[in-house]
Amino acid sequence: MELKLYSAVGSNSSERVEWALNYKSIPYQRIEVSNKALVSSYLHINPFGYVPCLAVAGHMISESMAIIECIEELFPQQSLLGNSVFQRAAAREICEYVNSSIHAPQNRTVLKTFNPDLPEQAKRELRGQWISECLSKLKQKLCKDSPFAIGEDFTIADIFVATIYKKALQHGSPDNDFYDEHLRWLRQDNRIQAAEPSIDKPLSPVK
Ligand SMILES: N[C@@H](CCC(=O)N[C@@H](CS)C(=O)NCC(=O)O)C(=O)O
Repeated sequence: MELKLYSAVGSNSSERVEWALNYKSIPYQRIEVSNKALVSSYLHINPFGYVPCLAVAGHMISESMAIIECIEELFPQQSLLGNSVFQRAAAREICEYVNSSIHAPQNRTVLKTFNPDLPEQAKRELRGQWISECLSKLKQKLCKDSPFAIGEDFTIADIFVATIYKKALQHGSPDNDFYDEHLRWLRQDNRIQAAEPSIDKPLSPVK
């Protein structure tokens, strides 16, 4: 089955899907979508104007969560969803919170609409601050049974949490010990680390 993933460097949502595909060792063609294409030619592929988007078996699927769930069903090996109905619910709960409540409001297009006059640097700070505030609430739900986000295995919850934390750092937010520890735990597993699309945060020494 041929897979084409429309993605963009620095796209948090695309990184989630790439990490899942890489972890499951599913071959795919990655197509980089430029900022210019996002608002022009690419709208024929995804009218939402967002990456990622997956072309598979004649279907065009957007929204990272929908894409990952589709990948899970097509390629159930190395499941990333959890081993029981409640683990799957917990994984989806974390991902939904990251996707809808943390990521969406700080999206560039949203800020441009609601706060068009804010200088670029102030926008970055605001985005980082928003993510950090939400991450401090999210922490209370994470790593209860093990150093993984939920349960005792690597799941999509780990992917969504680690990528949004890295986004906060890119926006200039300070390191957070809890999320550093989580990222370090993921990266000590060779398979998980090899699948991570961009390792833009060096491992800090264990404190
Ligand atoms: N809920 C969507 C969010 C997608 C999204 O926000 N994509 C960003 C990159 S991470 C994007 O394409 N932004 C384009 C823009 O802001 O113009 C998903 O999970 O796929």
